Order: sequence, then C-alpha cells, then structure tokens
Amino acid sequence: MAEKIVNIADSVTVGELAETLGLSVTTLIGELFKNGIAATINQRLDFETAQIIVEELGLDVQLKRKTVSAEIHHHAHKLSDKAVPRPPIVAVMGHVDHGKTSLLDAILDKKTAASEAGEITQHISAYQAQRNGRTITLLDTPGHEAFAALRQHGATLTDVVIIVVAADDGVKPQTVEAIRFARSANAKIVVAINKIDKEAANPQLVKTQLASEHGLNPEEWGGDTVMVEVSAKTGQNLDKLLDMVLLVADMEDLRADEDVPAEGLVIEAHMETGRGAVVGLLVENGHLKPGHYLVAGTAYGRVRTLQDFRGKTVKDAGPSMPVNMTGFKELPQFGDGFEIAKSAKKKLAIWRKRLKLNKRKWQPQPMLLAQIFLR
Ligand SMILES: Nc1nc2c(ncn2[C@@H]2O[C@H](COP(=O)(O)OP(=O)(O)OP(=O)(O)O)[C@@H](O)[C@H]2O)c(=O)[nH]1
Ligand SMILES: [Mg+2]
Repeated sequence: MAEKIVNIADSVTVGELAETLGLSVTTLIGELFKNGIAATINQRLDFETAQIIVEELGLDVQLKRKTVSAEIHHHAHKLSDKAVPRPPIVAVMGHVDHGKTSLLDAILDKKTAASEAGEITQHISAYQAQRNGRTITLLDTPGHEAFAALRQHGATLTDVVIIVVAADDGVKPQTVEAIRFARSANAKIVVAINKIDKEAANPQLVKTQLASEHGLNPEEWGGDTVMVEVSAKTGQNLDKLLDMVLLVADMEDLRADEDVPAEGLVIEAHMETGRGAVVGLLVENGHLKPGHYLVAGTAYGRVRTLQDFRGKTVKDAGPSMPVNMTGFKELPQFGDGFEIAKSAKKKLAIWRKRLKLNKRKWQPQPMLLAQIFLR
C-alpha cells in the first residue's frame, strides 16, 4: 500500500497538523469535535491523539514520531581523546504540582517555588548543586500540560531525568509523558517519590503503578530503577537522591572537551529593560568568556557579561555549566546550538545569511512604491 509517511513531533498544534496533512483547519477541528475534543487552532495535540484522528479521517498516511534529539544535537561534537569528565546534566520532570521546583529549592536552599507564588513554572531554569565535592547540573521544567515541547527539550538535553511523583497523588499524565521523553532521549531515569511527609502519602502505590503500568521496576523488587522516597518539605533523603543521581550518571562515561571553542545550547531567552537580551546558555564543550563573539541560530552577539545561576558575575563558563549571558543583539531561539564566531570572515558569512533570510521576507509594496515614484 502506498502509504505516505509523515513525521510529526511528540506534540503539535492543530494548525501545524492540518498544514502537514494538507487539510483545512476547519476539517481537522470538525473531526476532533466528532471525537469529543473541542479544539482551537493553537491547541496542542499529543502524538497518540493525532494518530487516532488520522485513522478516523481514513487518510493514507502513517504518522511517525520525530525525535528532537537528532535536531537538537545537530552539531554534536566529536570528543577528542583529551576529553575530561564533566558534571552530569539532570532534568527534573513530572506532573504539575508534584514538587519539582520545591525539590530544587530544598536541594539548593533557595526560595523559587515560594516566589512563583502558586504559579506554575513556565520555562527551563538551570542550577548547579554540590555533593561530596562533585557538581551536578540541574534543570527545572514545567509540569503543566501546555509545556510538552519544553519537557521534551529538557529530556533531550540531559544525561539523567529525575521523575518526580507526588506520593499522595500517584502517576499522572505528565508523569507518563516525562517517562516517555526520558526514554526517547536515552536518558537514565531516577524516580523521586515526593511528599512522603504527607498523611495521605502512599509510596507503595506509586511503585506499583510505575512497575505494573510503566515498566519501571524498583530495585528493592528486583528491578533496575532507582527510586528514592523524599520530602521537599522536611528535606528527608535529598542527599540520598543526589547520591543516587551521581551513581546512575557514573554508569555513563560523561566527558567534554575543554580545549575547544565554546559550544552549547540556548535554554532560555528573554528581554530585560536595561540589560537587553538575557540568554540562558548551557555550555557543552570549551570555555565561554566575556569578549567572545557568539552565533546561535540567526542571532549574533558578543559576550558582555556572564552570570552563574545565583546571579554572580563569572569570567569563565566551562562544560555542563549554565550561565546567563548579556550581549546578544536579538533573541536566539530556545534549543538553538551556539558556537563561537572565530573570525571576522565567519561573522560576515552569518550576516550574509541573515540578509538573505530577510530579503526573502521582504515583499515589494505597490502602494509604497507608487507613493515614492509619483512624488
Ligand atoms: N507537604 C509537602 N508539600 C510539598 C512538597 N513538595 C512540594 N510541596 C507543595 O506542593 C506544591 C507544588 O510544588 P511546586 O514545587 O511548585 O511543584 P512543581 O512540580 O514545581 O509544579 P509546576 O512547576 O507547576 O509543574 C507547593 O504548594 C509545595 O509547597 C513536600 O515534600 N511535602
Ligand atoms: Mg515548578
């Protein structure tokens, strides 16, 4: 059968799906409605829903899951034999309100969850914790269903994913999704069963759910998934959690090159009054320093200042270190790889590329031309 294969990401908007399938948005919305889903053009659908709808529509199309890991690590650096051990990069993921930000707060002794004031986390933030003289890079991700893309990116950036499950709430949709992302990104999984201080906590039930429905068997039951019962509120077992993360990370040979031009990924970008573009970067190889010229996607800039996650000015950011940088002329995109623009020639090539991009966008405007010529 001449089935067409269409690649889509783990979640797509209704508009994007209609476009990829060559359908009108109204047809797609109509079909979703028939299936009991009232959707708008910007609504995100997960892969499974998209698949069902394609079947319902009787299209000659086979959907394939696009893995972002390949896209993100397009510039994947080939390690030299001089590569040295680097800190593991660990994403904290899980269902909304299960305590991801609170766990990080407790580990780092800070107060983000409280200052988010009942708000949900809306972007990826990066931190570094110390344990037994070793450094661990930690990424906080949002648990809200609207942020599937961010979670997916979070998983692909990482070596280890801590799946946080609230002991009084159990496995929920975004828990399942986080497990799926971690697996598709080939990251190691450590489960943190949180809120065990609560009266309604039932860690055994969480383990049963994970083991019987999601193939994550706790070590104590003869499986190979590390699960730690913790409380962000009382601080119970947080050291043990970090020890386990390091143990699991040590099963991989995590290394980076120090002696190469800095490169890595954009993990956050926003404008700030007085500072301009503030861009969160995760360095993968090399050392980033003030004065370096950088390119990320089609954005370009010169490092003016670098700050660590506590806001302290630093002069050097090496492998696995997250930093906030100022000096970009405009905002790069989340997930863009960054690299050093070594010479003026390279800078020029990038500007040319940008001009070409802009030229394509430029449309002659007859009214404007007429005004100019008839003056
Ligand atoms: N009793 C108790 N409450 C906790 C614990 N951890 C988190 N909480 C509470 O659970 C709520 C949600 O915590 P957050 O840390 O914001 O949850 P989150 O997973 O970061 O949520 P999103 O960023 O929205 O996905 C807050 O009211 C926390 O105080 C815990 O170990 N015990
Ligand atoms: Mg949070």
